Parts: sequence; C-alpha cells; structure tokens
Amino acid sequence: MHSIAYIAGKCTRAGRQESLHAREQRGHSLNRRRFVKGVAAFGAASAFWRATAWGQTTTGAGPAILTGDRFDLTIGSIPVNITGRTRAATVINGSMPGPSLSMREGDTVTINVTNRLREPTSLHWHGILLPNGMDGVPGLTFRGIMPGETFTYRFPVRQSGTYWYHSHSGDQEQTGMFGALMIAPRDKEPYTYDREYVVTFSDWTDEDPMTILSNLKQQSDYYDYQQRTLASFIQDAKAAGAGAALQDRLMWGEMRMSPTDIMDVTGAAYTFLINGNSPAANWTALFKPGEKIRLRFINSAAMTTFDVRIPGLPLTVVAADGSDVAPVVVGEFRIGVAETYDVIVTPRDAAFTIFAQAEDRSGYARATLAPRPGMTAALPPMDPRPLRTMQDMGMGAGHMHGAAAAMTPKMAMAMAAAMMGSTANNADQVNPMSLADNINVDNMAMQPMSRLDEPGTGLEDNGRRVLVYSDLKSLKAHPVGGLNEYRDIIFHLTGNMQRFVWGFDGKKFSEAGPVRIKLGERIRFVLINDTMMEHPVHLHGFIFSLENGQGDRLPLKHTVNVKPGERLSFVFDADTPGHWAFHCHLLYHMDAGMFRTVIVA
Ligand SMILES: [Cu+2]
Repeated sequence: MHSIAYIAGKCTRAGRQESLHAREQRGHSLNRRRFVKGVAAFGAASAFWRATAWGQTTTGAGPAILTGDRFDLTIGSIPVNITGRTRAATVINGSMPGPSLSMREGDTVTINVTNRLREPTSLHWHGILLPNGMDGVPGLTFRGIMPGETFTYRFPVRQSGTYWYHSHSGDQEQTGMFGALMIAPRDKEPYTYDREYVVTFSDWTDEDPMTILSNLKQQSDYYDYQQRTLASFIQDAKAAGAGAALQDRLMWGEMRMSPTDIMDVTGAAYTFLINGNSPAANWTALFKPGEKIRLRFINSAAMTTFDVRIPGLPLTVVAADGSDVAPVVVGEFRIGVAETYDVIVTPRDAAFTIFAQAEDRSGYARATLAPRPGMTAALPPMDPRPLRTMQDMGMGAGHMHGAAAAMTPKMAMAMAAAMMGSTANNADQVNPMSLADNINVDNMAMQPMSRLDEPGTGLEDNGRRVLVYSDLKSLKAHPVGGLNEYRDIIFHLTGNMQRFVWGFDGKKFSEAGPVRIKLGERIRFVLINDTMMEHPVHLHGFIFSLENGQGDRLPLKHTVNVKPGERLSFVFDADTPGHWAFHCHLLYHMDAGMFRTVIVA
C-alpha cells in the first residue's frame, strides 16, 4: 500500500499516511528503548483517530461574546473531554476558548481578572497597544496574578480589528487559556458583511505540557512519526538513482537533521480544535444563503501552523493581524501561531467545510458553514506530507545538492561566516564564527533570502491560489522613513534541534541580556532564520510595518512567521517605554529560550 502512495507523489514527497508496515520497519531501525516509547505514544495517536466515534455536532455562535468597556473574567480549571479521556483545562469564565471580548476604539476599558487557580496566572492582550504595566507578562511588566487575587487591567483602546488574548504564565495557553478580542473602529469599516463569526484554532493535548517539553528535550523528533523509511529510500532511488538518493540521505545525516522535521509536536499528541471543538464535534456556523459572512480567524494554538481553506468558496482577505489590507481573493492561506486574518465569504445554499490542515499534515481542524443545522459538506483529503528543501536549509535558490552533500556543517558554517563576515557592517551584527562554534546552534543559513512571495513548505504547486506575505498591502497609506532612518538590529533565529534549544544569536533567554532601545528611536528588526523551522516571531507593545515591497502601504503586523532560511525585516517607532517581550510564539520554543526582553527607555 505505502509504495503506491509514494509512486503517486513526487519522488521527494512521501505518501499521505505512513503504513503500519513502514512504521514497523522504522521501529526495527530504532533502539529498543526508543521503540517502546514510540509504541506508548502510538496509543495516544490511535485515541486521536478514534475520537470520531464520540463526537457530537455543536451548533452555535461560538464562544460567548462580552461587550462594553468593563469585563469581569475568572480563571479556573474544569474537566474537559476532547478525546474520550477527561483532562483538566485552564479556562476563562468556564469555557475554552474564553469569551470573545468586544470593545470600541476610543473607549478606556477595565478588565478585572480573578485567579481561582492554585498557581499564578496572567492575561496578555496580544497585538494591543497599551501602557507597559497593562501588557500582562509576569516578571517583566507585573508580578502576575496570585491565587485568589484580582488584578485590574485598564487601558485606552487606540486601534481596531481582530486580536486575541491569552495567558503568559507557564503552559496555560496550551491547556485552554485564550480568547478572541474584537475592536469596533470609530469610523465605518471599509467592507460590509451581514454576519460574523470568530474562528479560533487550537491544539489540544491529553498530555501534560511539561511532559511534552521534557519528551522534546530528550528526543527532539519524539512526535515525528513520519521519518523517512527504507521503503521511501528505495522509491527515491528508483526515481533519482541510487547514488543521488544515497547522497541526499547522507547530506541530511551530515546535517543531523531530517527533512520530515516540520512540526515539533504533531497530530500524534494533538487534537486540532476550532472554537474548542474537535473535528468529530464539527462546530457548525449557520447562515442564510447569499449572506456575506466575516470570519475572524485566530491561530491561538501553542505550536501548530494551519493551512486554511473552505473548498468551493473564494476567500476575500480584508485584514491581517487586525489591520485592514487591500482585499485579496485567495483559495487558501497559511496562518502562523498568533496571527489573525479577517476573511469574507459569500456561500450559496449549501454546506461548506472549513478545513485547516496542520502544516505537517498529521491532522486537521474542521468546522462547517451551513444554511441549516445538521448539514455537512465533504471532507477533502489531506495533502501529501511535505519535506524540507535546500532553501529551507538556507542554501539559497540554486541546486546545491552536490556541493552541500560534500560539506560538513562546520565547513558550511565557516563558509557562511566568511560570506557574512565580508558584508557585516553593523555594530549589532553577531559574529558568525561565534555561531559556528556554538553548542546551541546546529545550522546557519549560508544564503538567507527573501521568501515573502513564497506560500511556504507544503503549499507549493498545490493548484490553489495561496496567500503570500507579499500580497499584503495596507489599505491606508502610512508613511515610513527612508532606508537609513532606522537603526538596524539583526537577530539570527537559531536552534539546536537535537538538544531542543532555541534562541536568538545562539543564546537562550537565560544567557542573554536585554536589547536596549532609546525612547523615540526608529528601529528596524532584521530576522535571519538559521533553523529548519518556521518561527512566528511576536513583538509586544508595537505594531510594526513588514518590509514587503509595498511602498507606503506596508502591512501592519504584530507577529511574523519567518520561514526556514529566510531573511526579512520590519520597522517600528519605539514610542512607548517599558520592558517588552520579543519572542517566538511557539510555546515550547519560547520555553526553550527563544525570548528576549526589549527595553525602551
Ligand atoms: Cu520558534
């Protein structure tokens, strides 16, 4: 069976589902201890697939909506049953997601947050411009909310659009503590719609988040059940010749990486949810045929990038990260962790599936748009699982297989260091040689390149029009300074996958000092992703302009998903003083060190 799947795909792509036979073969190649662990984890995987039997369709408007300028939120723990097993979720006002908060631009809002947990908690207002003390990051902007305590947030609302909020304490975000934040603009919206729904994505696990992190620390590919097998090697060899296939394998081996490293935590551990509902529960949103519906998509997952489409419906993207963009019609979009997109659809008299595949195709979230309760639409098949490429290794656009295969990581890094050393002209430039010798770094992008016009891993040539970052164009013109009006601060996004250490410039948070910026300075962050994974990088306290070539219409964002091997930049004015968090929004990457304090003073 599995060989049919491999033949059906390209030689570089693997089949849709790994067969039991392939899993067994892989098992034999592993040492015994690891194999036993794998079997235990497969139990969890099959529970995920069995979940379809328990599901009940939920029809409703989604999370409760609280409207006004005063909100009372209570944080607690409740038992939930997503997969057939009962687990504790951390919830806001008794629900997962928490209530959607609906505010008005220009109001000053008061939010009382009472902690009924046995541990400290916090709420962070993601993408919201506010005084530093209201930002909700324990240890940075306040001490956190202790058990039994009520903390009052109060801030003027200076923007509009779709945002979200979540805990910034421990792993509470992973266990359910998130919700939507919607701000109505003072002026009329530049688009019209008859009905709206919040659509939040999340990744639920029955495992304790601490266990997940320690599993990843012990074995970074713990949840990667899609590693390439002997069977796929034989297929590659048939297609490309034994020599090329072997060389390819040796290269990946040299780099101590696997081209199947797409996500650290996969559908083996996760059930992917929409508004708290599993695919089996199939959350359903109702509409009248011909209505224009605004969908506020929010990726509130801890670790999962989703590729979203509604087969049969064009998607008109009207806002990204809360800010209006010139409408762009697509068939699919990728939403990185913590990003939001507002999309308008006009369904006819039929049911439609909202289909959101995890980037590694290990599972999907699913919901339904329907004119009447109980209707469903077909579930499309999952796309083939993707593999990383040479561009993802930062090897540039050329075909460098031969050269790269003959190069060890040390050689590659030395070469990269030589190339970069000759162009480095900035005081903030990290010394490349220090990265090459750094135990926290297992790869460096030799030729980091702009990838803003690429849809991303797994979305190339799928026959659909996929949104790319270079499509995003701010609806309103806003002035940005000339190239040299900004001070460049360069960050290498680095990691050592084997050790599951992540950081900036080869340093974990615990090893690095703060980034210091003068109040009023105009700043450009240049991000160079030296790792093989996407990192959704988020800056607190500021909305930045992504430099995607749109002139005075650069899109405004709070989170940018940086592709492997990519170099991109954004600019912002450091107009609000304080200690601001700057981090990768993949929860376990942040936990593992990909976090910096930015001090604006
Ligand atoms: Cu990351």
